[in-house]
Amino acid sequence: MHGYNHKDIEKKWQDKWSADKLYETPDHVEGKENEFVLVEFPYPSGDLHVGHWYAFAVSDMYARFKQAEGKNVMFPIGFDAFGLPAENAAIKHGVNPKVWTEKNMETMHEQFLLMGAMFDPSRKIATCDPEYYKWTQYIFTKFYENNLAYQTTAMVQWCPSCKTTLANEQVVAGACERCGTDIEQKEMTQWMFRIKQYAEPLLNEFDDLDWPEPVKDAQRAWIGKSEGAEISFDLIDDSGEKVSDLPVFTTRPDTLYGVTYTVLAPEHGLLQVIKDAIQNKQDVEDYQKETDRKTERERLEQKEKTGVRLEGISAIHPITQEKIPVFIADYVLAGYGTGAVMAVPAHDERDGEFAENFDLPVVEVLSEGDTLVNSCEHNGLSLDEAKKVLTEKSSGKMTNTYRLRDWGVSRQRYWGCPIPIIHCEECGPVAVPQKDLPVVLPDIEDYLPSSEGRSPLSKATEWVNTVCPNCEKSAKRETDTLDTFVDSSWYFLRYTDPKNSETFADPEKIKQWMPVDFYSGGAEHTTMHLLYSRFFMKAMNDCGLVDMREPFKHRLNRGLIIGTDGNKMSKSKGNVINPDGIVERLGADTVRLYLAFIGPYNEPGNYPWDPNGVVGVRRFLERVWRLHEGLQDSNGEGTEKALHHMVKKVTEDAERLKFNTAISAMMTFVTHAEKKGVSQASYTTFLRLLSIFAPHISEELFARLGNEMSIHTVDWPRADKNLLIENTVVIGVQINGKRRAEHEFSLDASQEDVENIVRNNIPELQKHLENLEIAKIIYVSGKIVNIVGKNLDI
Ligand code: ANZ
Ligand code: ZN
Repeated sequence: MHGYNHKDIEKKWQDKWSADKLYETPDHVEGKENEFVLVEFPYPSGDLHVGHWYAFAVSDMYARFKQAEGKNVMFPIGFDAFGLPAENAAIKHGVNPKVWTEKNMETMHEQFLLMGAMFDPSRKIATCDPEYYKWTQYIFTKFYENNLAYQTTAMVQWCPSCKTTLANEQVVAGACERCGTDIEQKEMTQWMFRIKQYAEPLLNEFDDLDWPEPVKDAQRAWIGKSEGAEISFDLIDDSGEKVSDLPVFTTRPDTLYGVTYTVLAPEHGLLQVIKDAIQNKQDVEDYQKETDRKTERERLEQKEKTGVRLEGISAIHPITQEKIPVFIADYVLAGYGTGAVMAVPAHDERDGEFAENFDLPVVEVLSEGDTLVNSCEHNGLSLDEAKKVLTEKSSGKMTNTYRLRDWGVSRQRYWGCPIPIIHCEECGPVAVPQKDLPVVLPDIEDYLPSSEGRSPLSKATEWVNTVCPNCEKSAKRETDTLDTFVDSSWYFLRYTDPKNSETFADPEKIKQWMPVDFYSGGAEHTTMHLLYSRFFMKAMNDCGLVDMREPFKHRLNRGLIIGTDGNKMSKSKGNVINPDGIVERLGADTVRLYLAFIGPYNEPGNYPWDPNGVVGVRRFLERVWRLHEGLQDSNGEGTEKALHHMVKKVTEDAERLKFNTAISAMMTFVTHAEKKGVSQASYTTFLRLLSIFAPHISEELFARLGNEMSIHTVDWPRADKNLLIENTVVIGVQINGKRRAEHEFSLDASQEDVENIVRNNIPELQKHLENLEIAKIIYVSGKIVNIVGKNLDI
């Protein structure tokens, strides 16, 4: 017999599984429940790193476990294939982004095969495939028809390095999520999705989902609900004539008597309406230009509060009818609330700083005890009462405001899904009808994005010029492409029916598979992909496209594998582990087992890659191998019991994704079996457990024991309860304080178990109990039993 050589077995079994179509999942199997196990699909960067292995190979163990337990498991893989890096590579190396992407997908596909995962080969998708993005476009047109997509001209987040606009979620601490460059504001015409309209459903509809609370909390914080009131101030000109209303959003209507001025965001639309009454127009314009140059972050963080008073305009306090000044100031943001505030310098820090700079009156309206003062007949009211009363009195209304803003989906980049809109001078923007989809991304020579924000597609004149689907006059295509997060907001639906050419997925198949049972992904997607996908399901539901509103039942945010130096692995730090080399040297099974062993998969954390640990795991597999060369006719002392303990532990741990402790249980068993001996039957049971972690070696050893079927189709073993009695103690049993017997109890025994045993199973006690009327049985766990009762003899 040969020793363990992974090179002889891994490729062999991968080919066999593939030839046998072992992992092709039917949509329905009689008597089995479907289980959809999903890992966020990768970007085709071209090289598979340890992070991919951690994501897919370890999730594969869960998928295999569910399958072993009798579920019909779908475990698909595809590529999130549009996006900036392909284009950047194209620009740098002069290759077509499509060619670059396809080549990378091929390489990565080969690398993924090395994992020995149960990926369903019949369900591969790539978002850059016209057969896929046809449906991305279709969904866009449905959103447009249902007024969930709209075009607007507004200040948006612009990355000067990527030369494209970004959604709010893609700006992290004031910088581009992709490249880290500081974001600028730019006025542009953009396509938006009305995600803001879904703020409440996004907050309310995930209570029952099995998601980590911190993930839910992060989404709640991102949506940022504020409860308050909208109160309107009249704006008048110098002659006392009303020129407009000024609605403000406040969380503190109770402080209304402390309002000493009002502020509009410098880019507030109302300024256009009242401009004739403004006497210092030049100052206003200069200040607006200054504001444009600042990032939102700068505006929020600057200590020094600046602004310009609008000469010729005053606001009327809605209760006191007093005239108060009106300012524009950049500490007020256009995109939040109504873009205007009632300023209460005594109780709002920002207003206080501003008032100090501009020498404005400060009126305290709250006493130490948080009741109203300086508020006329309302003095003495509590905050809560005051909120209600003063909102009513000022004819305001209770309302909510959200941080969440609509999702800007236009990207001025080439390698993305073309937005399926035709601009017609007569008809305006017209959605491309379904029969003309997909709008295929044309091949062009020059992918370079432009600093002016013109999409590279605008240079594809032939493609751009078309006719209006409505009136057939000549018209032009939209030249922006969609944010790649749009592509990934519905890809899980496509997995349920990847080849459908009639629709994005057959409703019947969606019903069979969705919602996703288990979704593993990175923490960075909490307020991007996870939020967008939830929005998509709700919006698609409202458009009548799906009949569900939440896509993912159970979410797992994975931990990170970090380099030996304790830093996050990155090329620039030179601490990246290349899994290919280790797989070549030690085998995929070793790498899989090591990654599962490194820490609890259900607890996000940083797990350092330890080269010694990898070697240790490899040695374990070598011991497993040697064990099969010395199998015995029957189990040695305690082996049967050890086996069942292991079965129980591995089953429970796999369910909870604690693969690390499951593996140590298997190690303990192997140590025992080496010492005491193990039978072929028990060894086979062990192999079945091992097979979800190390699918190749277990398949090989199973075959060597003479089995023809695949180990991956064998039923999952069950622990025999009778063999599970863990530890026992011998303790004394008393009757009315007098010791009458000794007995061996399981440490797990409950009060009820103990009562049963003492009443029925201890022979020496029987004669004493015959004449005893038992009042109670006191069991001090693991220490003593005392039966208390009345002796009927006496
Ligand atoms: C009066 C007031 C008195 C306020 C007071 C606060 C304290 P959150 O909780 O974050 O929702 N505000 C409203 N719209 C704004 C905008 N577009 N830009 C900047 N600030 C804005 O904050 C709500 C409060 O932030 C509102 O309540 C308003 O100031 C201000 F003692 O109104 B408040
Ligand atoms: Zn038209």
